[in-house]
Amino acid sequence: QEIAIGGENVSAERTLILVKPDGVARGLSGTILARVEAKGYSLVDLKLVHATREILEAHYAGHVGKPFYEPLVEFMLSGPVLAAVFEGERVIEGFRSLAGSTEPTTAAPGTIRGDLGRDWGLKVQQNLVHGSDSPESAEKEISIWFS
Ligand code: IDP
Repeated sequence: QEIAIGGENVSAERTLILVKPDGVARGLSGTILARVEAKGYSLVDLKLVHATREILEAHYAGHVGKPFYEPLVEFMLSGPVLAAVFEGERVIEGFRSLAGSTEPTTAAPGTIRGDLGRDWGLKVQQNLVHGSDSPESAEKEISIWFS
């Protein structure tokens, strides 16, 4: 097995991270990427995308029918999204811990959402970032955003 810098092998876990339109519009893309890199994860791929409804229907298929689904899709269509693939041992869990809980008002201080986000009185939580929640989701989401 090949050993890379940091001691990880080439099959280290990957995750799909999105800086959502609120994060891009607020000029927080660089700050957010820097925080993920500072935790020690490696950037593997990166692009600014104006998502299509097709991409979002695939990405959020698990949320169809929920009251926030349509506002969520509209929000994600409202501006460009920064899509990134990061790699590292337990990066899926590590990024979700760094991102903080879904609701930015109560996300723990020290997390991306807790430090940089808040409620805006809207139907959807504009919470700056998305991170895959399992290896299966990561594989699916990376193929959706980087096909
Ligand atoms: P996560 O992004 O913290 O994993 P999910 O439950 O996967 O949260 O929900 C996807 C996205 O949908 C959230 O990041 C948030 O933007 C939005 N969302 C989730 N639950 C609610 C809600 O109860 N009200 C409004 N928006 C929500």
